[in-house]
Amino acid sequence: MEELPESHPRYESLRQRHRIEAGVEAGLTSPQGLVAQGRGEAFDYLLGEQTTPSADTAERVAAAHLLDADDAVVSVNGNVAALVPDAVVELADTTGAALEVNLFNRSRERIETIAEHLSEHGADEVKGLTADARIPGLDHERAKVDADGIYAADVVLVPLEDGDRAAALGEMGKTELVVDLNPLSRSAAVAAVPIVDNVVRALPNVTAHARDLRETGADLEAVVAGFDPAATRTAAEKRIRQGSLDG
Ligand code: PTJ
Repeated sequence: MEELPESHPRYESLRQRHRIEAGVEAGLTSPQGLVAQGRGEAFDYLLGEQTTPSADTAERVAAAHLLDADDAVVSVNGNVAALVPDAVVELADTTGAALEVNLFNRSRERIETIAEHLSEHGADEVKGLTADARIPGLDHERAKVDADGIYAADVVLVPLEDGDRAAALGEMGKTELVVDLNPLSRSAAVAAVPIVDNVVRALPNVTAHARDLRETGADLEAVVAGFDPAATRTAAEKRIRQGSLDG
């Protein structure tokens, strides 16, 4: 990667791959994270590797939800920790959301490694180690959450989610904000706010919108009102189906 010039047309995409690879080596990311990244990369390619207007709108609405929440939590998995450790900490700082590590392929060691990594990137507090509550209706490891974290939250941002937990969190009545490059994924389908964008672009843009909403004193309820998650997914799907393969 060090030898790859920034002018290489696939530089950004290869940089992300390298981060995931390094994440696996560092014990942050599960080997399955490599597969997930590959799937995301294919969708991103077809989206033109840019934030579409509908994703930008969803990111602004997500920012409004985070600012308006009583208890917001940003869920962190191994891919997020490897790809965007600074951006996820900055988002939490800006919106007042808590950070909680929640893993599909759960191990105590990996949770601790990720929590330490986030602390090195400036996080004051990282939840997920207590795991003293369970998400009802889920029988795998991702059900384990902190009672004062995801379990109690009214708004949860879940980047790169698996569909089961997304549905279970929705059934708990939480407002779920999902970042997933696949607009057809079950997670995107159950989200109050599906953000069809690469997490490397989405998180900094949610933070930028949060700053702007706060500085301009925007009416947060008005920003959220009328948002149509199905229309957002349809817009992304249309964009992907029209995607060009010559990029
Ligand atoms: O760290 P763990 O143990 O919690 O495991 C995390 C992964 C991501 C491995 C796990 O949740 C998993 O297997 O996820 P899936 O079911 O492969 O789903 C990942 C989804 O995220 C897919 O729909 C991908 O298109 C999407 N995706 C992958 N990379 C990105 C992405 N979406 C946004 N930004 C990305 N960089």
